[in-house]
Amino acid sequence: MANHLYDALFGKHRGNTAPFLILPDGAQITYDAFLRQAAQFAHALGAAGIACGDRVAVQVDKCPEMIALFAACAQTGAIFLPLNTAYTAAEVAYFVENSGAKLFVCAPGRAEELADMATTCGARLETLGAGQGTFLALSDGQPEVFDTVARGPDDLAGFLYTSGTTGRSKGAMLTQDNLLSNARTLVDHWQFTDRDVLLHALPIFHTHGLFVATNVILLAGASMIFLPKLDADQLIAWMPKATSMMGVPTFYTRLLDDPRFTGDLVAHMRLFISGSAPLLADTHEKFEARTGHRILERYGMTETNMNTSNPYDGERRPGTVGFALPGVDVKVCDPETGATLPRGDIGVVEVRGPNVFKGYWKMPEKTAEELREDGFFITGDLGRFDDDGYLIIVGRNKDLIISGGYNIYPKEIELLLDAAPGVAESAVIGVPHPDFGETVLAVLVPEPGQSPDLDAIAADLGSTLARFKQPRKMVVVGELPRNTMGKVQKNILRETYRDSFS
Ligand code: MLC
Ligand code: AMP
Repeated sequence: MANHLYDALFGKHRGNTAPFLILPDGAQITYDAFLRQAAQFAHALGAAGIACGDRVAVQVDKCPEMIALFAACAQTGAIFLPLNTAYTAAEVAYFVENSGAKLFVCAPGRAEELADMATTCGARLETLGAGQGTFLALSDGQPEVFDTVARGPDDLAGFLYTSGTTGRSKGAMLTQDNLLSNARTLVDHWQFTDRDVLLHALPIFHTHGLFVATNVILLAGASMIFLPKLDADQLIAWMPKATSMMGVPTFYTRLLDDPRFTGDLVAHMRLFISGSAPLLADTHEKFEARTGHRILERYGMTETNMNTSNPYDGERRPGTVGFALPGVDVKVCDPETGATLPRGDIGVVEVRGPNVFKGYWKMPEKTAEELREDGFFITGDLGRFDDDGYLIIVGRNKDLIISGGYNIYPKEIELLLDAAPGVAESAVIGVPHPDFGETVLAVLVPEPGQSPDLDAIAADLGSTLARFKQPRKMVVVGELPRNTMGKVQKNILRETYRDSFS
């Protein structure tokens, strides 16, 4: 039966003996072997009581099996909901509960810690890792073919949770066509073919590593060198076998910090792509000076997949994210009225196209606030077009920190800090960081006569918040700067503490 996403990304590769994944030990997984396992996983989903439309929450370390589970969800019509492996049990509980996931698949090493949470949320618990886990055991001996469930372009394929300014995460509902249309555009725009070998060291629980990198490779029938995480030694060792790489800016700054990363090492490479956070023009220029390659920067987000890209052929302009991708409308608007601004003016970036999500799960009011009736999504990013129409992201209209490509919403941390013993109030800001681009700094105001125990507060946050969200520094002040309306002036704090990590 026809299944819009599965057929295009996966089904067509049946019998294809070309490598899909190249593992760190050099072993290869062919497309055909991968699909046989994915079909077994589709049967295992049925055996676990999962039907079309059910949510499957997955917090699994990066491994081929996790992509096979994504394929199995597409084939059965289940909704794939990947979760950052850094999330604590408290954070995961919210996602499982909010999504109503019927199945929660976690890493074998965390089953004991997460079992009660799954039971409380009414989700069945299975485990999965490279070559291990109860879900793998459930799939063992299942048929290697599966009758694909019919699904159309508008059917939901994935949920990705994105934090919000109120501190509550929202489940972005992505359809089969949101994912497929964008992957098609990117393959075409970035000229991926089955001869490409992508160096893949990104996590696969976010848009970048999964819906951009992996889907592009699947659609093109190309291969990926599938590395567990960013490790400069591994990147440098595998670079000679690759044609292309996608990374967040930290990938590029770390490579540039390594004297083994030379022009000779990458002379054969076809393409370097950066996104998820601003790539400093300085990094772009240093990279070109070292290698002769101009990094192609593009701009996207969880709710929209990719919106703009610098050109493949033509000038890749540092400090810009290029032009709207084919089929995507991008405009810069007045934040108050929504009116389109004249070229050159700074305003909120709005985007529309087949890539834009269907709304936030069970949050119609949030959806209505951000997704206009005419289909434009209000990104919350501030931008302007330059004289030649290149889009420049100049800042954010939303209170958001991006650290090493991970989004962190200050509100979530402030709520915890405000409730800490001895703390009257807090403000959490992003400050420049040489490795992560930005990092988290917390400014605390004590209750009168109190001096908060910063070590105890840090320890408490450690048990609740993923490590990447935890403040790298906390400072205590007498009061927070406020404007005449009483609003905390975070711009002043950002200025005061901007050199904290330089
Ligand atoms: C890890 N740590 C971080 C961090 N990543 N802290 C802040 N920000 C981060 N991004 C912490 C760890 O908990 C640890 O803390 C210490 O830093 C070192 O950990 P590590 O595991 O060695 O870090 P490393 O593997 O080097 O990871 C850094 C990174 C990684 C930047 C390579 O975070 C990464 O791969 N980021 C990519 C994120 C991504 O894919 N974003 C796309 C979102 S989609 P300690 O104290 O215990 O040592 C999107 C849309 C779009 O944005 O447009 O693409
Ligand atoms: P996420 O919600 O994790 O998908 O993050 C999306 C956000 O990342 C966007 O709203 C932007 O603020 C930011 N972003 C993505 N790509 C770029 C880029 N190339 N330059 C600047 N910011 C970016």
